[in-house]
Amino acid sequence: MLARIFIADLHLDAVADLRCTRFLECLHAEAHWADEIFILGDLFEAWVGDDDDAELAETVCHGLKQASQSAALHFMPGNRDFLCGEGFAARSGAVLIGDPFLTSDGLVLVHGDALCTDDLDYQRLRKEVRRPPWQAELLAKPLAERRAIARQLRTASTAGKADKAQDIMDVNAEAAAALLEDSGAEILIHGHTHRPGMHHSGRGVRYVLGDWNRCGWLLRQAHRRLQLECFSLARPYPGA
Ligand SMILES: [Mn+2]
Repeated sequence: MLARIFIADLHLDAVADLRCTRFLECLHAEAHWADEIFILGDLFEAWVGDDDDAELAETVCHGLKQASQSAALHFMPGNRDFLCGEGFAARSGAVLIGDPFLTSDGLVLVHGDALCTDDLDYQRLRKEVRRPPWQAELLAKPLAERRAIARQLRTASTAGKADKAQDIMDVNAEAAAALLEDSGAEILIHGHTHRPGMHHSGRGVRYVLGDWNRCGWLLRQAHRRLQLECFSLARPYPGA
């Protein structure tokens, strides 16, 4: 029986934050239960490079590395942590996976931002920051400067979202259906939109992971059964 956990959008930004504590507890508990753990992007609020020596990067990578001894960890970078590369993989024990990623049993996984095709401004930005020369130029800057840039980008992103209609920041239904069709899958799993739920479409089922805010979210797979779960961040993680 295949046991898996899927999570996304934790947006970790400080070790002192409750989300970080609960994530490490969750990871510890679920790594003993699951064969595989998939982190589908935006684990970090920002990732400024694999050489990041901040306490958050050290603590989270250490927790992941420990968990990787009990479960196979798979990490798909999101739009916040797209700079996570092979250095991060080595530090964390996670294997980097592409977006989209098709599992051996036919689930298609994405972060979700590429499916928000109605948001043309965002798609232009996404294309730009994914260009290798753009990334190389950024990574060549000193850590302190990269941290300052990450702060600026965050402020600009918050301001940009406030002006946008809610529906253009959601997944485009046709883009989701096309992805299922192209990958020959019946189940699509993603995060990014912070709108947890389960949607039936003609082609299959789309599970949307929630962001970790007041509660934490995960999708649990036991054999072919998938279950979306949430838990309070106010209390220690069950079984931790
Ligand atoms: Mn995202």
